[in-house]
Amino acid sequence: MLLRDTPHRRRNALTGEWVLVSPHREKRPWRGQVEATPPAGNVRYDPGCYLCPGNARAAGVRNPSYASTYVFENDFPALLPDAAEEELNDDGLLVAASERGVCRVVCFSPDHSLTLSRMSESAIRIVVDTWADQYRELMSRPEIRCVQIFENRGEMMGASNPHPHGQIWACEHLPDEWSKEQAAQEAYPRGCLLCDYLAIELQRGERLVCRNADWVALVPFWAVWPFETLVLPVRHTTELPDLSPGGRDSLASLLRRLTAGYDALFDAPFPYSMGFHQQPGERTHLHAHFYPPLLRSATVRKFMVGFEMLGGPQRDLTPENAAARLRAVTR
Ligand code: H2U
Ligand code: ZN
Repeated sequence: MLLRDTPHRRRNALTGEWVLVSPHREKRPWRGQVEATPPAGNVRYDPGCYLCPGNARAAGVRNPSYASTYVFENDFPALLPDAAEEELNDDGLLVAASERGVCRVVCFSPDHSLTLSRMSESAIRIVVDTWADQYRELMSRPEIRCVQIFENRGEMMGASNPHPHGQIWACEHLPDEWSKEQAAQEAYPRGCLLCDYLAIELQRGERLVCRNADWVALVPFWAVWPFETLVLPVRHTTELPDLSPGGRDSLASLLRRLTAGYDALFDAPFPYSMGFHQQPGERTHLHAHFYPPLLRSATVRKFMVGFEMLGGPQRDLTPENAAARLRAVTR
């Protein structure tokens, strides 16, 4: 590949942003550091956990004795459905507007000890169905334009509790990451940007991590985080509810394989933030991003500091090498 050993910039076709890649710094041999790793949990019910079935949550409401995936309204929501409509604009410099929305928590499983990587594919399929149903229901509300489904996994990513869970924030305006990606996909001159991008990746193969008949996980050409991945359906699909039963099974299977591969990489539960991007309309292609912070071991993370805070993101490990390492541990 061109630029294999040369410092270079890569453009993110989905956002228009650039990442600096410094492969020459990666030439030193990889020294897989051995460090203390957080153990995987084995407590299936924790009486002190506010997400376990039957327990009282922080604000006092008690969870039912749920037996599979369970959704509740966030007790400390960042957005409120009935926020008063207010606007501020002082000379175009102090600009603000009220934002309405809904925040929910999705307990993936009643079993406190599990993670997506250790759940069965049939149990993950129920999570996929729940995400699709929640998306459809929230998008049907007139004030909602965007439904962000996401998971923060691991203390390093700020997850407040090891119980397997994710969140859903539905809001009135498109957040910046959504606007950038939507603008790029709508400005793309030939059909679907991600369909064309995926065709190139399937042909080159060097950034693929795993795939099945319906879904692919790859390290994007423009990845910023060391082991960042993009998960997307092979056939053009715009929203989760549009997936066929088989497409949902395939997504559940791919998510299990990918997250188990992540755990295998450093032989420890792998932290990440992941979430879906989807919009009604023909031009945008459903996908999920996984942003894991780890760099060299279960305890050495990448810091986005210095040049990255003030200039832009930079990486040493090339996306091609990251994909090869993930491929080697993903079954
Ligand atoms: P995170 O682990 O990703 O922070 O998600 C946990 C969410 O659960 C968080 O948004 C909510 C927090 O507000 N929560 C409740 O709604 N009820 C509780 O009893 C504790 C936490
Ligand atoms: Zn629990």
